[in-house]
Amino acid sequence: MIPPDHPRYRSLMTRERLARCAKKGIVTLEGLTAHGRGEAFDYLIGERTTGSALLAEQTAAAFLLAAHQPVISVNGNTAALAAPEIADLQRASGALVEVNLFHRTEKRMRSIEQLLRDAGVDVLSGEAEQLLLLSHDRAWCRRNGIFSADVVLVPLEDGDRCEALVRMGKTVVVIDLNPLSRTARTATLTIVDELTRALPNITRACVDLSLTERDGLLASFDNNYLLKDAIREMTARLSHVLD
Ligand code: PTJ
Repeated sequence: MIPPDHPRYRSLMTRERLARCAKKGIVTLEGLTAHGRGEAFDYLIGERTTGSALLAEQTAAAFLLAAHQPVISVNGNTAALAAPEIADLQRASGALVEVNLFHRTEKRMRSIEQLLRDAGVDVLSGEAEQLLLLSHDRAWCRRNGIFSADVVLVPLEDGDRCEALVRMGKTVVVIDLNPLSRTARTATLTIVDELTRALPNITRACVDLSLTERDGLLASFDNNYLLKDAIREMTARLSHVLD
């Protein structure tokens, strides 16, 4: 019997939640495979928040707090895994929350927005337009949301849209357990941590950071260091796992 506070137990509960959400059409089959990839990388990093991931999470909070128009972009996996955590982060950061999907249907949009509202999120509504230079459905967003944001937090991003947002001059903060992905390497700031561990840490930092700490984090952040340190942590764990 696995104890409830063990990371393995949490990961089993998470799988069940995702499977339930997949049956309702909130998570896609592609989303389930993306989760499996995330689980593998989480195992490599030891299913814990590393020191450099925490630094990235504090820096993400600094970016959100310093932004003119911060937006949290939510897809199916993020809504299924962390709707209450998104609500908490929205309250602490003042960010807008917009649903943006790779596999976009009106039915999925409506059920994901409803799931978020049920968890207390104030979801951006209104007409979406094809505003991003992309050949797939993630091009659809709102003119007063992601399109005009200066800082976008995108958990579980795909590489194409990350590149498109960076090319538009936006600060793009991603949460991605795979430090080798195109998303992780293209983003302005990459948090290599599991979504449900990362979001509460960003929320806590939004509440706790002083103005001086915030400015210090923004002046000194180095994404290359954050990625290299995540890879170093994984390599060190692999090297000692059988000791
Ligand atoms: O809901 P939709 O239609 O917008 O589709 C969403 C998916 C997930 C299908 C879409 O965003 C996608 O294709 O994502 P990718 O390109 O597969 O990338 C997902 C990345 O997130 C991978 O690098 C995974 O390692 C990582 N990942 C998966 N689960 C987690 C995660 N990172 C942090 N926390 C997780 N729980």
